[in-house]
Parts: sequence; C-alpha cells; structure tokens
Amino acid sequence: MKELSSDFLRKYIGGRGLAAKLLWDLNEPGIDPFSPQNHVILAVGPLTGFPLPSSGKMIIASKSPLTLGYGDGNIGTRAAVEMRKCGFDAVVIKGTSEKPVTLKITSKGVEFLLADDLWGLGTHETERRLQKQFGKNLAALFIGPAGENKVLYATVISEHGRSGGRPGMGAVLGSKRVKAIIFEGESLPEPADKQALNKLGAEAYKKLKEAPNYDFWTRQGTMMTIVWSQKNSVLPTYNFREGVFDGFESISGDAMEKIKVSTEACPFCNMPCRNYVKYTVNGEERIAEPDYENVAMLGSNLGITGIDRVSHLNDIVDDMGIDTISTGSVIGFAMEASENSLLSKDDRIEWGDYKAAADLIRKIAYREGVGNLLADGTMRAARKLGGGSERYAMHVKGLEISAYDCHAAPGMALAYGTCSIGAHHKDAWFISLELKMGRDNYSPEKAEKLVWMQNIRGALFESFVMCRLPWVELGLDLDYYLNFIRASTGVDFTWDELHEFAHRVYSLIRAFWVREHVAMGMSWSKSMDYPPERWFKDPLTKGPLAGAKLNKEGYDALLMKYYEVRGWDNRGIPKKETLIKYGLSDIATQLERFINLS
Ligand code: PTT
Ligand code: SF4
Repeated sequence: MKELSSDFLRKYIGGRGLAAKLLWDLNEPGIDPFSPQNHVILAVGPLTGFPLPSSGKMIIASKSPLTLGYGDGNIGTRAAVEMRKCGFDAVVIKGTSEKPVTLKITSKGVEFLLADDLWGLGTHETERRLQKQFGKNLAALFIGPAGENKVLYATVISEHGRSGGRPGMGAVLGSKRVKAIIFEGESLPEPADKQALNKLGAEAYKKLKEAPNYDFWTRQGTMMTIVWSQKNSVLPTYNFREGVFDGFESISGDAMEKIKVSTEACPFCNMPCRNYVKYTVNGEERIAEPDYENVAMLGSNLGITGIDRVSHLNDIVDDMGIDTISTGSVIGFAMEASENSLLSKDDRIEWGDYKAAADLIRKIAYREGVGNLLADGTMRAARKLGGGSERYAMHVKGLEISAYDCHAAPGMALAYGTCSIGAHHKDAWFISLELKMGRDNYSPEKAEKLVWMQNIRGALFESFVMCRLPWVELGLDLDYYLNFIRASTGVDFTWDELHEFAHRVYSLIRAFWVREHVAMGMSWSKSMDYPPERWFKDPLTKGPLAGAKLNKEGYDALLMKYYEVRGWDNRGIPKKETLIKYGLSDIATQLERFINLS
C-alpha cells in the first residue's frame, strides 16, 4: 500500500486523471497489453460514495489490447463505494496468476481465492454464485468467457448488465486470470465539511426530482434516444451506411416500456435509468437491461427489428462479457463483408438475421471459426480480409464507433476522432450542440466548443468519477460540482484551474498514446484522428439528409484548430511548451526519448 501526497492528488484528482498518471509511471513503454507487467488500475474519486448525485461509479483503466493506447471505462456499481470504504483511491493490479482467482479486497489488503469453479461461466451465473457465497448485496466486478478468451473488446461486468471498459479491460483481466474482484469496505473518509456536503447533496437531489423531464427520463432513460436519433438522421443503420431505420419504432423507448418490469439505480442516484425488460425465448422467460447504444448497435445497425429480439442479443453480449457497441459494429462489418463476398459461404451472415447474430456473438466470445477473426475488432478484421473492407470498418484508432452516425455531423466526427480512448461518445456528445450550431458548419468555433465539452465530460466527470447524466439529461448546474469538491476536499478550485487540470489530463493521455505507439515501432500522425472513409465517400441515401457526407478539407481545418486549442503540433502531439505549461515537464523529458517534440 502506498500513500499518495495531497499535492499529487490535487494535480491528478482521481479516476481518469489518476489512472492515466499511474499507467504512465508504472507501465514499461511499449509493453504488450497481455504481458503480466501491464497494469490494471481501478480508481474512484474524491466524491465517490458520498450522498451526492450520482456518486457510485468507478474507472477501470489499462493499456488497451484493442487500440494499444490508453483505455478505460466508467462503471456504476456498489464496488465503487465499497472500494472507497476500503480507503483506496486506486487499486493497481499486475502480474498473472497461474490459476483463475477472485481478488477479495478489504482495507487490510487482498486475499486470493481460487476461482476454478467460476472460470468458463457466463457473467450471470458468475454473479449468482458469488452472491450465494458473499451475499445478495455483493460489491463485485467480474468477467465472462470473452474476457477469459481475450476478445479484444471484452469488458468488465457488474450487477446484471453494468459494463465498463470498452477497449478490452475485461480481456486484460482475463490475461491475468482474474475472474472477479470483490470489495468489502468499512467506512468512508470524513469530508472536509460534512454539513455543507450533506446540504448541497440534499439540494441537488431535490432539483433533479423537480426537473421537467424527470418522469420521462426515469421511464425511458437512454432508450429515449432512439426516436431522437431517427429524427435527426444519426441512428446507425446497416453498418453506418444510413442514419434512419424503417423499423425504428419497434426498438424505441416506447417499445421498451411495453416489456419493462423494473428500473434500478447505481448507488446514490435518484434518477434511475437502468431499465430491466422481460421477454420470452424458446419458452423461457428472461431479463435484460437495454440501453440506447446497445439497442442501436445490435438493432438498426444490423437491420434487426423488435425490442425483445434486440434485448435478447444485448443479454447474450452481457452474459459473454463483451462490449455491445463493438459487438454490434463487428457484426455489421461481417454483414457488409458477406454482401461483398469477402467471407466464405459458410460464414456469411445476412442483414437482419437475428438468429445468426445470436450465434455469432457466442462464436466471438469463444473465438470459434469466423468469430476468431471478429474477436480482434473491425480494424484488424479489415486488414486481414482486404477487398476494400477498410472503408467500412467503423472505428477510430481501433475502437469501434458508438451509436451516432456522422455523415452530417463534422463536430461529432471530430469528437470521435479525438476522444481519449478511441471512438466513444463519452468525452463529448457533441451532436447535441451541433444541431444548434448547424450540421454543415465547419467553423473553428466548433473545435473550441468541443475542447470545452471534452474538458467537462472527459476530464472532470471522469476524474471526479461522477455520473454525468444529472448534468447532461436533467440540467443540474455545473457549479454544484465545484461546490461538491470544495465540501469534500476543502480545495477551492476555480473553473480556470479545473480547465487547466483538464488540459493536463488530455495532454498526458495523448503523450501515453504516442509513447506506446512509437515504442512498439509504429508511427504517429494526424491520420490517427480521422474517422472512417465511409463518412467522407459514401453519402447517405435515405431520409431528410440524403446526399450528405463529410468534407475532408473542412474536417482537416477543424482538426488543426483543435490541435491549436490543445497546444498540440500538426501531428497531434503535445508541444513541449504545452507539457511544461500544464505541469508535465517530466513527461516531456520522457516522451522526447521516443519522438522529437515541437
Ligand atoms: C459505456 C458504454 C455505453 S455508454 C453503453 S450504453 W450509454 C454500452 N453499455 C453496455 C452494456 O450495457 N453491456 C455491454 N456488454 N456493453 C456495453 N457497452 C457500452 O458501454 C452506463 C451509463 C450510460 S449508458 C451512459 S451513456 C453514461 N456513461 C457515463 C460515462 O461514460 N462517464 C460518466 N462519468 N458517467 C456516465 N454515465 C452514464 O452511464 P464504458 P455503466 Mg459503462 C448493458 O462503461 O466503458 O464507459 O462504456 O458504465 O455503469 O454501464 O453506465 O447509452
Ligand atoms: Fe446510473 Fe443512470 Fe443514475 Fe447515471 S443516471 S448513476 S447511469 S442509474
């Protein structure tokens, strides 16, 4: 156990900031992500577990096997609260066990429990067995067969369907033969000003309950986005060929409500959005937890209709412990490659074929047949298949794109291009602002606004480790978070200081990507920040925006403006002066061993 100084914590705060710094310091440059020497970092933040909305989340980070860069995910789970109760800001896992293990972590340290009996089980059965042994309110993270088989986009699962770590965090745990991690904590640390913290929390909870869209949110949660995306022509359809889907109503929030049986919340959340649905397959009743991304990627993106069928695919993916977004994307890719006769006759899969999709998910998790090719993600599959398939391999830096089509959304495309972990909407859901600024607008202001949005979402929420949805969906004022931090830590950050912190996190993570790629013998250029060719070359053919596609010169101009605001050079690498300005001169010195800095 190691004490972190208060200066260090002030500089890196927690969650993503802390995880990125620990990975930079602890990982040997250029290490194989499946090497025992790659570290997995679990990190909470200064607000975790306090009675504030919605403080029950944790970061899982590592060097990603999918992208070979920085990878992380943010998961809502009791494990976050119990980890903080153990007194840890971060837990660092390295090495590889000879036999499968469960790590039981308490304030006293770690116990290694043999997990032979859990190895090979799906995440649902794993959870049932752990609950039997450790109680219903178990605070645990675990992996499924996909993590064990090192599927490059295997995730870490908790509480029947919570999933975190899209860029293969579950595969890294699998490579270490860690099947599960259980936390049993004692008590939370004392906040600097408990009275103020409780008062602020109570006020914020009340504001959320009074928000005009509270009822609709708690009825549909993220599933309300299907109709919104269809209306705005961004619903991924047929492997991101189109932004509208004829069968959208059958997979909408309204359709979900018809089979919904309960709503649950992550710890300390009073605006629950975890919707559980019940449906029947082969005469058997089953429960699944669909979310927008899952349903869009496994539904419209594959041409599959019917909320019960898509929920079932979602549930199989959860049980296998894989990321729904990447799974939907690789199956969409396989459907298009089948259409182009790039797969053998036996491996071909048709658009809309739900049964074949269910089968293929299992093949991916167990790396059987064509599943083995797809288990390595769209980027590697396209490189192997050739035949022009790279044009429709929908990823950035190897991470599959989440569920917003960008034929007519240059700012959202730039958000995918520059997100800290590869193509994810978590750092910036820019499409919401883009609708107001104009879809065909390539003005530099978009890049400036994107940096602001990434700073708030990708750095602050990820490092405070708070769910961002109270702010995004129900409009909780951002100043609350400044006040929460003051009451929790006694540190009086200004917004300028927090933006400086955010720039530090972004430049540190970018430095990590560059170091890792160069140390592994690969080059780095601005092309790493480009979305797939499809959006530049194949226009939409359906819906009100038919004919739309991205403009390459316009995208380039946005990217250059983005680099300028971040203080990066025209290769997308932080300048030396930028690293020094944000307190990262040690990082600059180390990075210079790998590449010349501007
Ligand atoms: C998140 C990504 C998302 S984002 C979704 S649905 W979304 C997918 N969910 C998956 C799933 O489920 N099963 C599965 N096997 N794979 C999945 N992959 C996809 O993972 C999630 C919520 C949601 S639901 C969103 S938007 C918000 N995300 C937050 C975030 O990133 N940061 C933050 N500070 N707050 C957030 N709040 C919301 O949390 P990843 P979760 Mg997730 C079935 O993990 O790797 O970050 O990818 O964590 O507990 O499931 O919460 O329409
Ligand atoms: Fe979890 Fe949803 Fe609440 Fe966020 S809003 S903490 S994802 S239940």
